[in-house]
Amino acid sequence: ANLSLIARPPLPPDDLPYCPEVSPFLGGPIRVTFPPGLLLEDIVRKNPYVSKGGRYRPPDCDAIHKTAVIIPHRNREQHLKYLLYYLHPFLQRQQLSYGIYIIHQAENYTFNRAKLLNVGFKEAMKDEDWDCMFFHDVDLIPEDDRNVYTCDRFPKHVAVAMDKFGYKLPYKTYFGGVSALSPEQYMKMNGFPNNYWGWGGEDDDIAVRVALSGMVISRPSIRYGRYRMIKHGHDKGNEQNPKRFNLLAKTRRTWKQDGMNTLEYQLLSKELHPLYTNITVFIGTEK
Ligand code: UDH
Repeated sequence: ANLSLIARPPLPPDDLPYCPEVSPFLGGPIRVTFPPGLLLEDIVRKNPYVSKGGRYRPPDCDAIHKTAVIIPHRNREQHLKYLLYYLHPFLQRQQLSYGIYIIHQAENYTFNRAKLLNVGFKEAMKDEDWDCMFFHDVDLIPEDDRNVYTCDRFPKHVAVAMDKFGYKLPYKTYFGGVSALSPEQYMKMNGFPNNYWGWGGEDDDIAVRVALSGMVISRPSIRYGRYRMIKHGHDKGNEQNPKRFNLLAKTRRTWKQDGMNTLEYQLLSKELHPLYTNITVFIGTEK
């Protein structure tokens, strides 16, 4: 037998060396502006290594991290365009292997951000063995690429310094905007709640779940976790949820019975666009 074939140690995919611990391409602060007349085609042209479905791997090294970005969405096309414009180059400078998923809520019933994120988690994990999930509002643009989109030992709240809150946390347990969990962390807390319809409360519920499942919140440095929010008013179909305080008071009793283990939805389509994978889903209405 040809022993030289058998005895060789396994090689990494494509024979590439691993990417370094810290990417040499990081540039630090990013000047975020919103150029008028930006076209999706321009973004496609600027990101020639992004493949169908919004997927990317570094061309010259084997990425240590595989991150999926999950974006809940309905009727925010303009915000989405700006986010893609900044996020693709940002993630590439971090030398990540990544995919971007837009989870589009079908129909005009009340919006449900947390349930859409559960759907995103489930659908993205069918594609790939992601080691980190970034749950990302569509209107938040990161302002420093040293805010690396990888997971920590504990669930990470990432949007710690948003311009609209004066670049600091609005309150200590805030968990909104952008967060990052490994699949193990996500399943340990039974994912996110499915029963917050309308605006507010679901992010606080998630923070409570982190604690109830025996974990703590991890955060990046406030110098790096900076975000600019694209200004907007309240959306139609996402009115303040008057039940949010009652729901929050019950999380301790409900988190094990509501979450990934009770998630139900109808997948309407999954399309591979040049810059993202679009998942359109019917998630029902409030019971
Ligand atoms: N989202 C949509 N479409 C909607 C509602 C929400 O895509 O109709 C998504 C989107 O990713 C958004 C996220 O859900 O970033 C969170 O919703 P939000 O941006 O409405 O929440 P936020 O707390 O804003 O950022 C509250 C309204 C602020 C009005 C301020 C008026 N000055």
